[in-house]
Amino acid sequence: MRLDVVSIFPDYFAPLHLSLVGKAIASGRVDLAVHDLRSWTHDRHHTTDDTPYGGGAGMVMKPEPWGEALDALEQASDLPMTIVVPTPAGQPFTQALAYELATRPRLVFACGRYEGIDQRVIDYATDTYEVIEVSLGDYVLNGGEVAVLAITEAVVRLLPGVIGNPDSLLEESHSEGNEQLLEYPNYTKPPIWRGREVPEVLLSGNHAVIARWRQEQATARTRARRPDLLGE
Ligand code: 6GU
Repeated sequence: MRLDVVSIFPDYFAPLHLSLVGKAIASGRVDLAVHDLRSWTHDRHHTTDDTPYGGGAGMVMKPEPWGEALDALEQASDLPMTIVVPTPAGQPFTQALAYELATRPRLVFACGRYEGIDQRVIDYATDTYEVIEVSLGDYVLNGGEVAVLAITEAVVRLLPGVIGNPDSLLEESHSEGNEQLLEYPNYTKPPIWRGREVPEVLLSGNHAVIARWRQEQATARTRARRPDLLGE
């Protein structure tokens, strides 16, 4: 999979070279290119934003550097581009969307800052490419960069061969689409820590009883924390 990220803060993406995503890049499973939007400006101050038409607070990202960025990225590869625009006004990012994005050959992340990108960039890109505006949740970040870190990790771990033990993905995909439950609590050694014991059932060796206990724990947690997932 090819990933392009366009941002005025390319340094945000250094952590993608760590851990599982870093290994996927090092092995060539993922081809990551981070681009500084300012490289597609032509004025002395590398201006990427301007005041909003109609007035109001904040600044809007100018369309011209974005247009040049999209043209340059299209030229750089024959793979069809899916453009992902992180914005609190986007569709909610879910595990289902992560699975969908993991099927695309090339994702281009367009990171807005300030009050966002001139709408004509989104409209132009929508006429030419697939564009998905995505939100991480109902809160406001200063820009799309942190969202791209989260989305990239969620997508790359789903690519074939990236996770060592794909059984961990299997358990998740059961909860995907089917009954959506939060995970049950997990324990490891020692059996007593600071006076707190591991639930006895987990030491029983009875896998059917353990499976039922975990299911009950997951259901109770989901009812307490995310009743919406149970339709309650
Ligand atoms: Cl994807 N971007 C920004 N800027 N803020 C957000 C977000 C995304 N998701 C939640 N808040």
